[in-house]
Order: sequence, then C-alpha cells, then structure tokens
Amino acid sequence: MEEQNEISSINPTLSRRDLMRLALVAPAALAASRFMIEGGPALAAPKAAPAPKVSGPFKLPPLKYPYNALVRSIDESTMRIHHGKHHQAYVDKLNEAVAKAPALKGKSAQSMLMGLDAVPENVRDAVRNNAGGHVNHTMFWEIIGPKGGGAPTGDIATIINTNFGSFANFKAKFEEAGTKRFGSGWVWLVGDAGKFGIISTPNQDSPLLQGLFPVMGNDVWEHAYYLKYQNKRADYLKAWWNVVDWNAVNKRIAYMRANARG
Ligand code: MN3
Repeated sequence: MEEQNEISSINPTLSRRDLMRLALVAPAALAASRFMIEGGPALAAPKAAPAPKVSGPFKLPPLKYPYNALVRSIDESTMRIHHGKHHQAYVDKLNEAVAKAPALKGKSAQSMLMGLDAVPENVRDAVRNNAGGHVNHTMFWEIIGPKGGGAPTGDIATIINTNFGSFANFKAKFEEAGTKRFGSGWVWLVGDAGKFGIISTPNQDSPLLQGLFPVMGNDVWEHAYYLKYQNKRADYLKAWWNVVDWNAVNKRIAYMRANARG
C-alpha cells in the first residue's frame, strides 16, 4: 500500500521524514532522485495542437507523423481520437488540477509523479491519473512511427538479448504481461539502476510512481485498439511491434543513462 495520505501540505508540524519527502519535489532536489526526467527526450514543444479547452502550462505535443502513417498496425480513426481527444483530455484535466494547487506551479508532470506523496491531497488523484496520462502518451507517440518495425538495434537490442535471451522471448513476455493486465492499463519495459524488467500498471499509473524509468510501453486501454481489433487485445499487442521505432527507444535509454542516479 502506498502512503498517500501521510503529508498534509498545510500541516505546520511536519516531521523530518516528511520534510525529506517534500524535498523530493523541490526543483533542486530532483538530483536526489534516481532519474532526472525534466524535459525528457523529444518532449517537443507544440506546433499545431488543437486549441485546449483549459489554458495552462501543459500542452498536447504534436504528432511527428500523420494520423494515417501507422495504418499497418493502428488505424487512422484510432490515432486521431487517441491523440486529439484522449491525450488532450489528460492535458486539460492536468491543467485543471494544477490550477487548484499553487504549490505545483512550475513543476513538470514527471516530477509530480516522482514525488506524488508531496502533491497536495486535493489534487493528488487527479495528478496521478492525468500527469500519468500525459507523460505515458507523450512517450507512446514518441516511440512509434512510420519508420518503426523490424528487429531492435543498438542499446535496446543488447538489453533485450542480455535480459530476455532473444527478441522473440522478450516479445512473448511483453505481450503476455499486456494481455494479462485486467481492465485498462499499460505494459512496460522499465529500467532501474542498470536493471531491466517487464511490468504492467493499471489505469494511467506511470512507472515513475515506483521510481522506475519507462524505457518503452504499450497502451492496452480499449481506446488504443478497439476500433480495429475489437476484443482481440493480443492481436493488437502482436501488430504493435511493426510500428515501434527502435531509434526512439534508444534515445530514451541514452537519456536514462545520462541522468540516472545511484
Ligand atoms: Mn491511451
């Protein structure tokens, strides 16, 4: 169980432990975390994002490819709705949440997730779900693309072969974890201080909540695949490899290594 209710941001008698936890979200104290995620690779500034319903610091990052660029695995309607409606909604709700919590001003979505216990309680669940949704989907659009598919190359190939024996075995384990995730969620390859593993998370929970770096992940919410695959999540998971951009995954690994702590 997570201790989410221990800190009150208005409690004048914070314990030393509480102060240490609060320090996790102070800008300078991110160095104490295992990973520095500020900015992250390819968290591009928006260019032509749809006008948000709620103004705020968070914006929908534009796709770097057309909505119909991935039709061999993901149909155009799914891409359009997933990016333009679902991801936009996470951004809007995250902006709504931070507007209600002045203490969060200037903080990145990633730092909020890494120090969720210190996020004011009145918006903590909203931040968990919507900062999670924003960060998870930003990663998702980044690691898929029209030049994706084929066998892994570079660092990710080495990591897969070292930790899982072969690409075939890695795919099987990743697909199994994604298929078994009950309800909505994500399946991930995560990194932690040089170790790598496959996990799944419910809802929009980011691996950052556990201090794990999300190297790559697939969205197994029905909204990610239902129009083309209906109830056949396993077929979607299998087809998804055809759009995974290994160069983009390698950029995330390089970022993780450059910023890992401890
Ligand atoms: Mn989604």
